[in-house]
Parts: sequence; structure tokens; C-alpha cells
Amino acid sequence: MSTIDLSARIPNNVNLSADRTLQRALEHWQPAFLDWWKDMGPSDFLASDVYLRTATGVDAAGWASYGTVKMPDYRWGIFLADAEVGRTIGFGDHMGEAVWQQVPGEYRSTFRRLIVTQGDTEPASVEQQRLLGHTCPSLYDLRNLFQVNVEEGRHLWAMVYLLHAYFGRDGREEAEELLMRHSGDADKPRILGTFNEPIDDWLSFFMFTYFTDRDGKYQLKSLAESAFDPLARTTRFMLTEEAHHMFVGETGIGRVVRRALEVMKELGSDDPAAVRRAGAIDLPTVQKYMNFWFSSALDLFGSESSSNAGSYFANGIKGRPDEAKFTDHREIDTSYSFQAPDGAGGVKTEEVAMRNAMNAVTRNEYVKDCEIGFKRWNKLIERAGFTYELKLPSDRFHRTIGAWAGIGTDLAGNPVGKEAYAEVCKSGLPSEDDRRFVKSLQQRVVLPGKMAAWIAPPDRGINNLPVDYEYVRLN
Ligand code: BYC
Repeated sequence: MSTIDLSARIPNNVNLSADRTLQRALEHWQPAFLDWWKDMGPSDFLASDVYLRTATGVDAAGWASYGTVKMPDYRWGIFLADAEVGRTIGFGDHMGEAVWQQVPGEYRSTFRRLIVTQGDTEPASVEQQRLLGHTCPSLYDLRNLFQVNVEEGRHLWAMVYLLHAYFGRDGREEAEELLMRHSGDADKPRILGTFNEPIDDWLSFFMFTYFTDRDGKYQLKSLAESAFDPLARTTRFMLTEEAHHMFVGETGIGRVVRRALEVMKELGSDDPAAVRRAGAIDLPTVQKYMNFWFSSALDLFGSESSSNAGSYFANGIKGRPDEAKFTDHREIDTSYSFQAPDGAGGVKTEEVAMRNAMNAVTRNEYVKDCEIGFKRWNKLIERAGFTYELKLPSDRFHRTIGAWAGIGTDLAGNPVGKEAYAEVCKSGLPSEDDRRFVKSLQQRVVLPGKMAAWIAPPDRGINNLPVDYEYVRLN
């Protein structure tokens, strides 16, 4: 591929047409990415025409250009949010110094590792979701799935850009590796646990986009504070796209709840078995999926007490989400206390240096953000005249990372014995039977405007188009 083709093909604001080194790296990587997309991306929809949003610039007009495109022809671009003139480091030991336009040698391997970890999640999620298209509940949802997928692809490009532009040969090698690890692969799995779980039903997809993508939002917000300016600017732009992914999750769960309520009203009963017989997903099953996906997303924040997190903060590598809203940006002699298991079935208070508690601080902000959807869904339930309440389980429940890893608790976070915990998991997490039931509903609906029986239609279509617009033409 000639270099002129390359910069025309890749919308960017990084002056790609003048950067020979970057062009050479991308000439190599771009065909490998396309091969990966064909092998590991959405299965079977390569020839479909999809109504997609493409970022062609960072301003209001450019970041959301809509049009119909076949996914392999999607123009994955490279964008950094506009530079902030005179930006200085906003936290840690380097606070007040000018931000870095190159990676300082002493932090190089740490930055590379964080960028690789972030980059790894993006293609992982596309791989996890690759079979979902076959069971889409509507063309509207199919289009949203593909929009999320192509944008995760673009987020991979964003991290690969940083690896290529700032990390030389080892960056190029890491970029290749990002296409070699695969979700759930026994030999070369994705780096973070959750990203190796398949997502093979749409309820899980909505949970993933609500809970897991929101972890993405908070990690990106923390990286957007980084002293390494290209990383900060790249992640700031990624956040504009991330909002749609969480919209898909929040409205998806809301539509499942709405459909359950319609059926409950028709039946005049909230009996879960009757709701299921009528082809909708009962609210207790929705709650169990929430318990599973929330606990799994919490693990993505790392441990409450983490010397890694402490040194990221001290060195200006990764801050807190919306760092400016905190009062102390150095946190030198401050501490953070949290509740941990005491090893004897009870709870004790632990105190750690605030710097080492940054994972917990970020996670707390995430949990607050998760609660917003619950208010909306519970309002739907209340308005429909039912008394059920959907709620977040305790952040101690069902954990595999951090202070509560492997400790049995009830849904409210009280430590319980082994047998009682097995009972809580049985009633509080999706059982084989629940999963079978949800899967039994997954049937492809592709008539424009039609919805599967287990989900209500959305309130409105995409970009002011009607809900019954043919968002995907299946060629
Ligand atoms: N799985 O000190 P600790 C997204 C490792 S999602 C496996 O407690 P630390 C997206 C850890 O690496 C956002 N390993 O934690 C969403 C460390 O290993 P070493 C992705 C784990 O290092 C949907 C050891 O355990 N972005 O964008 O402070 C769709 C001790 O760790 C896990 C990022 O994650 C785990 N869950 O923080 C698409 C941002 N947790 O050093 C996309 C970049 C911990 O002992 N990553 N470990 O060998 C980070 O900032 C950090 O790596 C973490 C962990 C927050 C993940």
C-alpha cells in the first residue's frame, strides 16, 4: 500500500502524511489488523451495509460522521483531543511541571505496560462478542453492536498509535502481540480476567456495555490525567465514543426491564415463572446477571491497596478520574481506610497510604456512576405499579481480586460460611438453568422495526432516523 493511500484511508490529526516512521509501522500493522478483523471480528457480516458513525475529526462536526459502510471498509482513524496550551502535570511528585511530549526513560516500561493492558481489552471485547450478530433482537441492536465493535477497534488503533509513535521497536512488537492474544485462548489469553469470558447472549452484552465499558470510562478518565500528554489526549478523545457504549448498556437493560413489566401487567402477576412462560426475562434473572457482571467489573480496578497504583500516582503516570475535583493533588501524608476481612469471619478496618489506595478511590467513583441506571430502572418498575427493586450488590460480593477475593459474603457484603455462601451464589448468580433460559430467547430478528419478544423497542432511532430504519442491510 502506498503512503498516500494510507493517510487517505486513515483519518487522523497526527500528521500521518508527514510521518514516515509511523507510516512504515502502520503499513505493516494495518493489513494484520484487517486480517484479525476478518478472522476474529463479527462473524459473517463482512458484506453487510451498516449505518455507522465514523470519527473523521475531533471537532463537533467531525467526531460523529454517519453513513452506510461495510465493516472491513470502516475508516479506523487516529485522533488526539486538541492540545491544551501550557498544560502542566496535575498531581503527584511532578505536579506543576510541564507535561511530557515523550516518555521519560525511567517510566518507559510502566507506560508501555499500561498502554498494552488498555489496548488488549479493546480487541478482546470484539472477540468476546463476535457471535452475537447471529441472534440480534433487532436491526437497531445489530447496528449498535457493530458500532461498539468498530469503535473498540478504533480504540485499539489509538493504543497502537502510541506504541508505534513513542516506543520504537518494542512498541511495534507489542502492537503485533495485541493481535495475537485472543479472548479465552488457552495458550495466549487476553490479559485481564473478564475479557476471556464469552458474551454469547444479548442480556450479557447489555450488562457488559453497562458495567464493563464503564470500567473503561473510569480507567480512561484516570489515563486522561496522565503527565504523558499524547496518552492524555488520546484517551480524552476515546471518552467521547465511550458514552455511546454505556448508552447501549443502559437503554438495553431498561428495554429488557420495560418488556418484563409489560408482560407482568398483561398477566397481572409478577411470578417469574409466568413471566418466563410469556417469553420475557423476569426481574430476578436480570438482577442475577447484574450481580455477576458488576462483581466481575470491580475486579478490573485491581486491589484496594496497591503499590503499583501508588507509584503510578506519585510519578504522574495515572491520576484519579477528574483529578481537578479532588483538593489534595499530592496526597503525601494522607491515608485511606477501608473494610477488609479479619481472617476470622469478621470485618476489620485497614488503613493504607492514600497513594496506594488509588484503585479503591477510582472504583468508588465508578460505583457511584453505576447507581444512576438503577434509579432510572427502578422508576420504571415503580411507575408500572410493582414493588421489586433492582440494586447493586455489595462490592465485597463474589470477588476474585483485592481484599475480598475468595471470601464468601452475602449480597449485602456480610461474611458468611462456606455453605451459606454456596447458597447465596446459587440464588444470587445466574444458574445453568437461567443461562439456558436466556439463551433460548436469543433468536435473530431482522425485519426493520421488529423487536424480539423479550425486549421493548427503543424510544428513538439513531441520529434522528426512525426506529424502523434498515440500519443493517444483510447482503
Ligand atoms: N486481571 O496492584 P494491583 C476497557 C494484576 S476496560 C488480571 O492490585 P494495579 C474496556 C496486576 O496487573 C479498562 N490481573 O493492580 C471495557 C498486577 O500484576 P503484577 C482497561 C490483574 O496494577 C470494555 C497484580 O495483579 N484499562 O477499557 O494497580 C470494552 C497486582 O495488581 C487484575 C485498564 O485496565 C485483573 N483483573 O492495577 C472494551 C487500564 N487486576 O504487576 C474496553 C490500564 C490486577 O503483580 N491498567 N491484576 O504482575 C491498569 O491501570 C492496571 O493494570 C489495573 C491493575 C487497574 C488493571
